[in-house]
Amino acid sequence: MALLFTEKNTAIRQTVFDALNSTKITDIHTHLYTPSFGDILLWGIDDLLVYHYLVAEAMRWLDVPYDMFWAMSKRDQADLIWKALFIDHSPISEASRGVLTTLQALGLDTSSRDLDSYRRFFAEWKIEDYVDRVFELANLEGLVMTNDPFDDLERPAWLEFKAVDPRFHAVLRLDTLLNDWPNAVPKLNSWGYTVDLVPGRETYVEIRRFLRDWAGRINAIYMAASLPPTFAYPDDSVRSDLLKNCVFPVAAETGLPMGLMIGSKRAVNPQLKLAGDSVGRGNIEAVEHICQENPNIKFLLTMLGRENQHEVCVAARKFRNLHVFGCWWYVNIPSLIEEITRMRVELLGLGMTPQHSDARVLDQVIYKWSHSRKIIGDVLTEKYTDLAATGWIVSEAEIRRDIAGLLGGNFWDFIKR
Ligand code: FIX
Ligand code: ZN
Repeated sequence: MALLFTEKNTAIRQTVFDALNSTKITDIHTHLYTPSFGDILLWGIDDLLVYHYLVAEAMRWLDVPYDMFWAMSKRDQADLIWKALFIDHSPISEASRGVLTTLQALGLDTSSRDLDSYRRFFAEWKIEDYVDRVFELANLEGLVMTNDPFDDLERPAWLEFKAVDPRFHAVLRLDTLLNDWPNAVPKLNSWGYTVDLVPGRETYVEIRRFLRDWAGRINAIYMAASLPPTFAYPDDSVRSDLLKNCVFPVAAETGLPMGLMIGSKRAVNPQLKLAGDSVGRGNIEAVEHICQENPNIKFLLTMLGRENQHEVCVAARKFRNLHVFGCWWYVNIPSLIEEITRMRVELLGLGMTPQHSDARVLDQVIYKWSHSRKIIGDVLTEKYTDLAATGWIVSEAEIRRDIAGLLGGNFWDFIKR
């Protein structure tokens, strides 16, 4: 009996991993940009090394003052990080291992530890070709960007109507609007949207116009915001007011889902810049209220706190307009991806999107997906094996169907529903 079970498990594992490795992925949340936007699309070894995950880790070993570190060139920062995290200590954290997985996939010799040879390799590539190579290695079909009209680096690119690579989908990101209203107001006014610091009817009309204009301009497939752990809804904040009177009406009218990313505590250590954000436990009650109040609007949800993951699954069981996705940022580490993916499969079956990369540097999609694919495969193997033990026969075609859903199909079905 034991042998039979093992044989089945091996066959199932093979089928699961064949399907995972051959299924093209839609990466539903990244911070990458279409190549025509130029330098704001980050790629190559120096950008990989100065990734904010690694900055935070390296700073724990370095005693260079923060200001001095930020005044250095990208290459000098990368040298420091390489020495602190790869040479002086073994690179076993998830983010540092990721750099090595990426280099290895690109055919580089990680045993050489020769940073300059890696730099020479990247210097040979033209970005247009490199994007194709990275898509091929990560097995990506498409990815979703994060596009904030308030971002001064990105905004001009949209206004110049640069051609967007059709594999790069846009998302209308609302962080500045919802989290930093006092700074959003003068900008909106300067762009011709007449808004007041204390929003009223006219401001609502203008914000709805702003949302429609930008959703149309960038051809957004959803709207989204990253929200603090204290995020509450409803409450007497401007944010709740704008959600209720502007964002939700535009979501209802356009059919665009609203992505809620809850739990990021910004600038806990401002001297670390992007690396200085932290995590806090969010309130699932806000999500429940939102879904209950807006059954005609679709919501995407990911939460940052490990403590929130169980209630996220339960909330998704209550509201079919809620689609759970990804293991975000601090929970995007193997031990927690495994825990969260298993929990989601057990509570939601296949009705979710288990992962996104959150890549900020193009090449990162290679390691993020390679690491996650392995864990998703292990969990699915276990679950299909349990299923086989009941006598239920799962065909290879059914496993392929299920995996195509997990790697993007479920997301697209939800978007188009
Ligand atoms: O808000 C977000 O989309 C976060 O993912 C980022 O702000 C964060 O800096 C990040 O890169 C996490 O992976
Ligand atoms: Zn992100």
